[in-house]
Amino acid sequence: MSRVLTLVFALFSTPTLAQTSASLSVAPAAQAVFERDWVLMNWALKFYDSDHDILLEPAEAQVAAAEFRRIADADGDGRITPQEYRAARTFILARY
Ligand SMILES: [Ca+2]
Ligand SMILES: [Ca+2]
Repeated sequence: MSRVLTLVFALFSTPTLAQTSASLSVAPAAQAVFERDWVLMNWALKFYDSDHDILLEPAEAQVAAAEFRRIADADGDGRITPQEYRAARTFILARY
Protein backbone atom coordinates (compact mmCIF):
# COMPACT_ATOMS: atom_id res chain seq x y z
CA MET A 1 0.00 0.00 0.00
CA SER A 2 1.25 3.49 -0.76
CA ARG A 3 2.24 5.84 2.01
CA VAL A 4 -0.46 8.31 0.97
CA LEU A 5 -3.22 5.73 1.39
CA THR A 6 -1.83 4.77 4.79
CA LEU A 7 -2.21 8.40 5.82
CA VAL A 8 -5.76 8.45 4.49
CA PHE A 9 -6.69 5.44 6.59
CA ALA A 10 -4.95 6.92 9.59
CA LEU A 11 -7.08 10.04 9.17
CA PHE A 12 -10.35 8.15 8.95
CA SER A 13 -9.32 6.05 11.92
CA THR A 14 -8.95 9.11 14.15
CA PRO A 15 -11.51 8.55 16.93
CA THR A 16 -12.86 12.09 17.27
CA LEU A 17 -12.94 14.52 14.37
CA ALA A 18 -15.10 17.05 16.19
CA GLN A 19 -12.74 17.96 19.01
CA THR A 20 -11.90 21.66 18.85
CA SER A 21 -8.24 21.08 19.52
CA ALA A 22 -7.98 18.52 16.71
CA SER A 23 -10.00 20.38 14.08
CA LEU A 24 -7.19 22.69 13.03
CA SER A 25 -4.88 19.82 12.15
CA VAL A 26 -7.54 17.41 10.92
CA ALA A 27 -9.43 19.74 8.58
CA PRO A 28 -6.63 20.33 6.03
CA ALA A 29 -5.95 16.59 6.02
CA ALA A 30 -9.65 15.92 5.39
CA GLN A 31 -9.53 18.38 2.51
CA ALA A 32 -6.50 16.61 1.07
CA VAL A 33 -8.40 13.30 1.05
CA PHE A 34 -11.09 14.79 -1.18
CA GLU A 35 -8.61 16.66 -3.37
CA ARG A 36 -6.87 13.34 -3.98
CA ASP A 37 -9.96 11.37 -5.03
CA TRP A 38 -12.36 12.91 -7.57
CA VAL A 39 -15.13 10.42 -6.73
CA LEU A 40 -15.16 11.53 -3.11
CA MET A 41 -14.72 15.18 -4.13
CA ASN A 42 -17.74 15.12 -6.47
CA TRP A 43 -19.81 13.44 -3.77
CA ALA A 44 -18.65 15.88 -1.09
CA LEU A 45 -19.35 18.92 -3.29
CA LYS A 46 -22.77 17.62 -4.22
CA PHE A 47 -23.93 17.16 -0.64
CA TYR A 48 -21.62 19.15 1.64
CA ASP A 49 -20.76 22.35 -0.25
CA SER A 50 -23.05 24.29 2.06
CA ASP A 51 -22.21 27.75 0.65
CA HIS A 52 -22.37 26.49 -2.99
CA ASP A 53 -19.08 28.03 -4.11
CA ILE A 54 -17.91 24.70 -5.64
CA LEU A 55 -15.04 24.65 -3.17
CA LEU A 56 -14.73 22.31 -0.23
CA GLU A 57 -13.70 24.46 2.71
CA PRO A 58 -12.11 22.81 5.78
CA ALA A 59 -15.37 22.85 7.76
CA GLU A 60 -17.26 21.30 4.83
CA ALA A 61 -14.53 18.73 4.31
CA GLN A 62 -14.76 17.74 7.94
CA VAL A 63 -18.51 17.14 7.77
CA ALA A 64 -18.11 15.19 4.53
CA ALA A 65 -15.25 13.15 5.98
CA ALA A 66 -17.33 12.28 9.04
CA GLU A 67 -20.20 11.16 6.81
CA PHE A 68 -17.84 9.16 4.59
CA ARG A 69 -16.50 7.47 7.68
CA ARG A 70 -20.05 6.56 8.71
CA ILE A 71 -20.76 5.08 5.26
CA ALA A 72 -17.45 3.28 4.93
CA ASP A 73 -17.03 1.77 8.38
CA ALA A 74 -19.22 -1.24 7.63
CA ASP A 75 -18.33 -3.20 10.77
CA GLY A 76 -18.51 -0.11 13.01
CA ASP A 77 -15.10 -0.59 14.63
CA GLY A 78 -14.17 3.06 14.09
CA ARG A 79 -11.49 2.24 11.53
CA ILE A 80 -11.61 2.31 7.72
CA THR A 81 -9.71 -0.58 6.22
CA PRO A 82 -8.51 -0.45 2.60
CA GLN A 83 -11.32 -2.87 1.73
CA GLU A 84 -13.93 -0.68 3.42
CA TYR A 85 -12.54 2.39 1.68
CA ARG A 86 -12.76 0.74 -1.74
CA ALA A 87 -16.26 -0.61 -1.05
CA ALA A 88 -17.50 2.81 0.05
CA ARG A 89 -15.92 4.48 -3.00
CA THR A 90 -17.62 1.93 -5.29
CA PHE A 91 -20.91 2.46 -3.46
CA ILE A 92 -20.69 6.24 -3.84
CA LEU A 93 -19.67 5.94 -7.50
CA ALA A 94 -22.62 3.67 -8.29
CA ARG A 95 -25.25 5.49 -6.27
CA TYR A 96 -24.50 9.20 -6.62
CA1 LIG B 1 -17.93 25.61 -0.13
CA1 LIG C 1 -14.18 -0.86 9.99
